[in-house]
Amino acid sequence: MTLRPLDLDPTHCLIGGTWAPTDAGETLPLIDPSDGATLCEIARGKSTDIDRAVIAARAAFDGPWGRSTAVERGRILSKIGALVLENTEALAELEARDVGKPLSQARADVIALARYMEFYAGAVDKLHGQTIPYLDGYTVYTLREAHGVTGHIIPWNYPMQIIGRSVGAALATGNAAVLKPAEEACLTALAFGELARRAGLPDGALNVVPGLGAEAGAALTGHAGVNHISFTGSVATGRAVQQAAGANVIPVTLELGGKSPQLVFDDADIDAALPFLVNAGIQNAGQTCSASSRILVQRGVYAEVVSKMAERYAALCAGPAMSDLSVGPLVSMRQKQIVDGFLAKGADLTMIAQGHIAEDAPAGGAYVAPTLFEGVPADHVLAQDEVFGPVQVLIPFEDEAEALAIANGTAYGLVASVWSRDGARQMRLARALRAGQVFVNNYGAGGGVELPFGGSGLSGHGREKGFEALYGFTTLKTVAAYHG
Ligand code: TXE
Repeated sequence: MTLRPLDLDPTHCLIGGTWAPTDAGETLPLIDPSDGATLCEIARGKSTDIDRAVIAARAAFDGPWGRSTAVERGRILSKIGALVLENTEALAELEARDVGKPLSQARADVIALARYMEFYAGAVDKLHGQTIPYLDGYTVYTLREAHGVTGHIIPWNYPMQIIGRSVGAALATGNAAVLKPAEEACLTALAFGELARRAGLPDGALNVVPGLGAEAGAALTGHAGVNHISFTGSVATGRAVQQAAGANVIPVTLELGGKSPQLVFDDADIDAALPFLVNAGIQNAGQTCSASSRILVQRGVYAEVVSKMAERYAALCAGPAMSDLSVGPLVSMRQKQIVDGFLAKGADLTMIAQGHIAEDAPAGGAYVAPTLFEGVPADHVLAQDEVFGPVQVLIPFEDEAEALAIANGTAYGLVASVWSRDGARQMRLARALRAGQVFVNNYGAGGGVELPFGGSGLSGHGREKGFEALYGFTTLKTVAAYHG
């Protein structure tokens, strides 16, 4: 398979501005989750390929790229954004086939990737240090400087969006990046590498090496030549990444998913809330770090919310990505087994509604019917653990104090939302909820390229997206000049 219209060979990786096979020339099959067929072979990068990529990145950082101005980098990012938009349909189709994402959701991800480029292109020349009043005879100021070589380990659920928020901010601030996309979905990462090259990004400023987590991923996170790691993925792998980075004493940003709640109070506008309550759970078949998998509802409106959500679930249908239904397949049979395992643990719960799987959905596809449970105890495994599939639980509560206790009662802390017309309650809960983002009378705010994002607890640490990412991908130098 070539990556139309970019004409790329996915068995190659991008190192130092050149596409070539890996040292060992080995490949891995990439499976189309919509039907289980092999889509193509992809490069199986290993430690020697990662070595070459890190060396190429270091050379770029030590060269003109490392000395480029914010304006110059912004212009290149703008061009990348424009090329991304020009290739919207091709990128959307790649992402849809690779991830199993319904085509219109994949198209939205292309737009988000372009928006990240636009945002960081426009933001980076507004990033500046400070002057600090100090002793008589001194001038003190701070400089924001790139870390150097940044490693980016990204997952398969939103490759384009996560490349945008992480690689976009790293390049904007003058780092040279090595990107290791997920073995389940890496085609748009390769396409992005080529578009960046065509936009004039200097050789080595972005290197893309696909491969297995235990091979290319571990080689990158443990590499002594890397100065910063950005990781999005599972808690278990996040721990391993942090330990590997710890050996080299470098900073890491970890985004490890969540169990994000929406709190619906008696005074909420239920009909306004409904599309958010459901979509935040089933978008991308629930394989979203900020998926809202827990819906907490006050007793007075509980029955109404249960029946209205059940009605919406009954209309959901899972089918092939290119059919563009409400839900696609999961990314892989492995992910389907994880989700089926959770559903089996819900055998003791009241399942009130299920969507359908399209009759013409291929038997080899990784389909799971969207599933809604109600009356779920807050300590049940389905109310505590990240399922990462189209599964939501409804939990009733009596009052604000109980809602808050349940909402904060998991090990995660990524996103939360409050549905209520009471302004004081909105403000109280916005402060009290343990989450990196709190939404009031909405959820997700349209993608939110501009909005800092990240969590606490098992959701990880550090912030990406928005202006905040520019701080994360730079380090601060203080200069104290004595002039008398
Ligand atoms: O994740 P992994 P998996 C959660 C979700 C899902 C579970 C398992 O709950 O069910 O994780 O998914 C690379 N050193 N999330 O197994 O292993 C790997 O190649 C360095 C939530 O796919 O974390 C891939 O590029 N890298 C999440 C990336 O890590 C390693 C998104 C993610 O894979 C590595 C995805 C290693 N030792 C899954 N091992 C979110 N926060 O959105 C693997 N990798």
